[in-house]
Amino acid sequence: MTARRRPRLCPALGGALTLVLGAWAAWAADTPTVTQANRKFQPQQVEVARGGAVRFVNDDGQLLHHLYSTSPAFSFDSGEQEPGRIVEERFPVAGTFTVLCGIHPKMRLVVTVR
Ligand SMILES: [Cu+2]
Repeated sequence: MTARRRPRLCPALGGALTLVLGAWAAWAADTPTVTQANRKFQPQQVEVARGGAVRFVNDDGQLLHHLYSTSPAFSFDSGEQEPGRIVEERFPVAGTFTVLCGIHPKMRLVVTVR
């Protein structure tokens, strides 16, 4: 009878994995989630570090949304956002940006990038 060898994780690999998971956890914690429901952003104001992302969750029944922002410093356009679809948008420039919906003109979110 031979003793079974237990698989062991190489310590360096384990360390690297811990670093990657730590970085991911820090990134996830710093990515605010904004829900789109009842034709509103909730919350209607978020803050993020420069280079960080905001996660947009379309939780509005069967409604389409369409995120965009236009400013001289930074602009983006998500295209149509189907119900249930999650969009993540990164903000590479510091400043204050208004995010709007191309379908519902009253929807408005202010993103402050530190
Ligand atoms: Cu909308």
